[in-house]
Amino acid sequence: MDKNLIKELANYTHHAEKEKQEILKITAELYPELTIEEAYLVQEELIKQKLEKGSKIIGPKMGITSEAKMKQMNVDDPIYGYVFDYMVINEGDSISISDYIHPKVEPEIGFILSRDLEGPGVTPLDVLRSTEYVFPAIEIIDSRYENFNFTLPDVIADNTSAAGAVFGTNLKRPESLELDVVGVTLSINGEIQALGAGAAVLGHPANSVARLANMLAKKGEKVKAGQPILTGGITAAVRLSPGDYVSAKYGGLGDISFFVKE
Ligand code: OOG
Ligand code: MG
Repeated sequence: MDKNLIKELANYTHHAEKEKQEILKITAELYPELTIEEAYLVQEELIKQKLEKGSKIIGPKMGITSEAKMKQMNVDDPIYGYVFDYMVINEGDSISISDYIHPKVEPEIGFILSRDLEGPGVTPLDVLRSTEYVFPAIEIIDSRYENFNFTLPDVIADNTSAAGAVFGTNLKRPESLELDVVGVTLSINGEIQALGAGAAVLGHPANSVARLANMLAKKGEKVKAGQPILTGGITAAVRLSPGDYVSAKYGGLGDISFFVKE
């Protein structure tokens, strides 16, 4: 793929994010033949541009790891992207809806590793043995594409819709919980909008981290110790509106919440 085209496509999604302006998906007109491999090259360029601007990577995120997400987004394979420092929201804080295009939230389970994991061949057991902590999280996704309408290559080239993350501070040792049966409810203004359990994420969230390690291995990269890793939305994502009080309640992992302002 031509270097200039990679740059052009990275500029396209990057600009939309910066200007909070929705765009037509890349595969609609700009470059219909975009493949998954090419999309990761575009994502790499996008990440490079963000790093050059002074933004810092906080950790990787997996996406499209549950049936609920596959159905909602009409795509069917796990993908990865990165959460940056400017996306992090503290528990109990407020976000401004005007900082986003059409934000949605989804409850996730996070991991922090005690040692790097390098694929290929990483198993969920390897992941659990290398996990220091697990924690509850809410991800804010904000596809830069009109109506969240995209194909897998499109969403990869858009850093998998990453826009915000609330990392819960209730860290637990992985052996203290059975993550597949950890339940979660996602509520807006006290009303449950979605619910699920850890098993929704590829059978067990540790599978998602293993998958990430094995995907990164194709680029000669690894999952690094100490970084928070998001394993993917357990439920379908829920649209936000000004005035919302968002809370996710997890069995054994506590609660996290934040507010949405104008
Ligand atoms: C893509 C991002 C998917 C997840 O957890 O499944 C994702 C999207 O749904 O816009 O973060
Ligand atoms: Mg997500």
